[in-house]
Amino acid sequence: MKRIFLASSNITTEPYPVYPLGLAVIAAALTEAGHMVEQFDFLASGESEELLAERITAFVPDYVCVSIRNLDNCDSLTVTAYPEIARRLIEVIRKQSRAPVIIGGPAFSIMPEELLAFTGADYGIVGEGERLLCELIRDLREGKTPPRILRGTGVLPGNEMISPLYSENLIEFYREKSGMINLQTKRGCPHACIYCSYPSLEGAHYRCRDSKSVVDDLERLKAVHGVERVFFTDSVFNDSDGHYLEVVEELIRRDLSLRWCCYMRPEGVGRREIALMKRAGLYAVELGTDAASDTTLLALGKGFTFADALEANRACVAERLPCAHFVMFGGPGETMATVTEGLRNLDQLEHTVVFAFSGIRILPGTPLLARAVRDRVLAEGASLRDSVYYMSPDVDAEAMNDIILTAFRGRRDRIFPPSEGQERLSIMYRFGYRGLLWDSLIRFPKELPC
Ligand code: B12
Repeated sequence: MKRIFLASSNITTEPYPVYPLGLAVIAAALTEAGHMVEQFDFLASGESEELLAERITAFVPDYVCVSIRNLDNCDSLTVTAYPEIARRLIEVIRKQSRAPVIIGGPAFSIMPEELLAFTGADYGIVGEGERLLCELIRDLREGKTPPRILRGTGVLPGNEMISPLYSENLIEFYREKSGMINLQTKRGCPHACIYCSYPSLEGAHYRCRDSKSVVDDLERLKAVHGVERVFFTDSVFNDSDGHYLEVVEELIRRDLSLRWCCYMRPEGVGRREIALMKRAGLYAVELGTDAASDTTLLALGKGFTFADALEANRACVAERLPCAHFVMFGGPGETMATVTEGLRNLDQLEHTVVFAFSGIRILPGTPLLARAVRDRVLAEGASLRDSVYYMSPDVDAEAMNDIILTAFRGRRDRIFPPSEGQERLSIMYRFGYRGLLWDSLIRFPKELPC
């Protein structure tokens, strides 16, 4: 048995603070392997380096694990650089302990070599950590010399994905701060959107947890921790194989009266599915529409058209389910003409919220990176650590942003720039509202067309 200290370095509060689920999952795997774990969340500690130092000193760990969730906030109009925080935490840890430091998490997995060097950690695990972390600790204990970076993307079959070990204190913190806790029902993404890191983080095939185990977790969250609202963190909840419907049906069978929300692809989801999910507790849905015209949807490799997004929107409206579309302007193929066309298209999305972003974050290993180099948006070999965005050479970014601002002006259900939405959310939070909050911006008329 080893003593393992787990620290989450994520302090992002946009759109709201999210429970450190990755840490909870590796805490469960380590506990199952017979280790003693202590979970520490920098955000929940009030971002106190003193508290971190105290907890490390008191726990006397054999190993310290640090998770890095975000690189930045994906908003080209503000500046954030989160790996810096992980680096600082590791400095604090080093002052208190000689234990090897192991890092992981989505941000680390996106650029492992660079972040291992930048943070000064000893080892890093790319992708899912459950199995490889236990193996790494076993190898270190046996005096072996494992490679400094281990790769675990897509290694676990769905039936080996375990329940997270939630910490009561952290549940209390996140329930109070955001009003919701999270859970994953499957991993993987088979789509090939050119800018996206999901397939490289989770693998390109869906690996689904058994729907009964998922709902067991939800039942426990409700019974033991009093949780009433959950976000499913799947890359795409509505997989085309229909696994999500098994989870939905199990939820209906157990009648948990739990309210949940998720992220969906606006394709292949009709009124019947929405109605079923609503019966199971779905109260709002975030749609990865991603672009506003067929030209830019095609250039992003989305595999659906704007008509599909409209159709999904209609299904939500018909069932009076609040939905929000997330759309990025300025990607490959964007011109001033497609911006105008896109804004006209967005106008057709009724009774819904639209969040618009300017430019697309360029991540390593994605086709967007090659495209950015080809379009001379970025020099070959440039570091991608600190906020690097693709902006189509065929648009004038400032003019594009102005056009979006003008089109959205005076509408509470159209949000741009992203920081404006964040300010509005902060105000509502100060007034004590919790949850997604964008869902409260939608008013459905009394009568809706069938
Ligand atoms: C669901 C999701 C959301 C939901 C979260 C809802 C909720 N209540 O939890 C929403 C939509 C709100 C959201 C918001 C944001 N997100 Co998000 N999100 C995701 C997504 C799809 C899944 C994250 C998740 O929970 N996975 C499930 C857990 C179990 O997996 P995990 O954390 O990866 O942990 C595993 C491994 O990483 C590893 N691991 C984790 N920690 C550690 C530590 C150690 C030591 C080791 C060894 C291993 C290890 O083992 C774990 C188990 O296998 C990821 C993309 C993806 N597919 O991973 C993006 C992702 C994490 N998000 C991202 C970003 C940027 C954001 C936002 C900043 C965007 C914004 N401006 O709103 C915010 C930040 C939110 C916050 N407060 O932190 C980026 C982060 C990288 C980057 N580009 O900076 C990602 C990777 C997507 C992307 N664009 O590439 N997000």
